[in-house]
Amino acid sequence: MKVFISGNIAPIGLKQLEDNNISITQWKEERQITAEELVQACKDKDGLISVGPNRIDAAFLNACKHLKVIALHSVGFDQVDITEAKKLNIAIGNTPGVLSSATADTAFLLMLAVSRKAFYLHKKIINGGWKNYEPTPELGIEINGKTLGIFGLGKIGLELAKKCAAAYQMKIIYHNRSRNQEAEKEIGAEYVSFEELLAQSDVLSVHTALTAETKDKFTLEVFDKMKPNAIFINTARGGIHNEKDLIKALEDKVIWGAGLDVTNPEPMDKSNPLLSMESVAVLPHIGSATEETRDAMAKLIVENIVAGLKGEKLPYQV
Ligand code: 8YV
Repeated sequence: MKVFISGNIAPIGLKQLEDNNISITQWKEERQITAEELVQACKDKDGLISVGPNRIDAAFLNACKHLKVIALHSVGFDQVDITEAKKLNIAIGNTPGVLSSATADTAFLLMLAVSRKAFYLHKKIINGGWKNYEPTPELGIEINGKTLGIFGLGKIGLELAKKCAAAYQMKIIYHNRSRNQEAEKEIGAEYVSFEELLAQSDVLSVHTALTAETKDKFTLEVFDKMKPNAIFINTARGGIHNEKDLIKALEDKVIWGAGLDVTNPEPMDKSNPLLSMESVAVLPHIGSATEETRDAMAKLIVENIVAGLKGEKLPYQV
C-alpha cells in the first residue's frame, strides 16, 4: 500500500507507517504543494496524509477517486468537501481530542501577550527602544478576575475555560449553537446569547469550526458591540474574523487588542499593519505545535490510515 504525505509529520508516525509495511512518499519542499502537484503525487497512491491547508475539494476528490482514505493532520476539516468524499466513498479522518490542551495554551499565551503588549515590547527592545526605566510605559491591562467569553465551547474551548478559571479566577460565559451542559456543570460556564457574549466579554476567544455560518462572523459591526477594552483571540480559523474590519476596529480603538494564531490568508504578509500594533500578537498557526501533541496527532493519523487502507471504518472518522 502506498501513501503520500503532503508535508511533515512527527517521526514516530513515519516509523509506525513503515512498521505497517506502508510505502511512503513525502512532500519535502519548503513551499506549500500546489493543487496540481497534489493530484499528480496521489495518482498511484492508496491513501493521503494531508498536512496543512491543501484544498480537498470536489475537483481534487474526483481527480483522485481511487484513494481509499485521506487522513488529515488536523482536527479542523473545513478544507474538505465532506459531501463529495462521502459520495465517492473516500474515508476522511481527523485528529480530535489530542490537541485541545496545546491549542488552549496558545490562546492563553496570546491572551497574556496581548494584555501586556509583550510582542510589541519585545520588538521595541530589538529596535533599541529600551532607553531607561519608565514607570508608565505602554501600560497593559489585567485579565485576573475578568470575564472570558468563549465562542464555540467544544473540547478546546473547555480546556481554555478550565485553565482561565483555575489560574485567573475568570468568569466563564459562552455561546454555542446548542448548550454544553457538561461544561456548565464542570466549570460553571454560563450560556449567553451572541449579543450578550459580545457585550460582557473582557476577553473573547474563538473556538468554533469555520463553516458557512461562522465565516466572516466578526465584522466591524460585531466588534463595535464589544467593550472598548476587550481582547479578541482567534486560534480557530482566520476566515472567522474579517481581517480588514479587525484592523479598523483596532486602529479606531473600538476594541483594545487582538491575539491571532490564524490569519486569512496564511501565511500573513510581513507588511500587514496588525504586526506593528502595540496590543496585537500574531503567531504562525502553531496552536497544536508541541512535541507531545504532534506525536499524539501522528499516532491517530496512522490509526486512521491503517484502518482506511484495510477498508475498515476509521477510528477518528469525520
Ligand atoms: C494543524 C489545526 O496543525 O487541527 C487543526 O485544525 O489547525 C492544526 O492543529 C494544522 O491544520 C496543520 O495541519
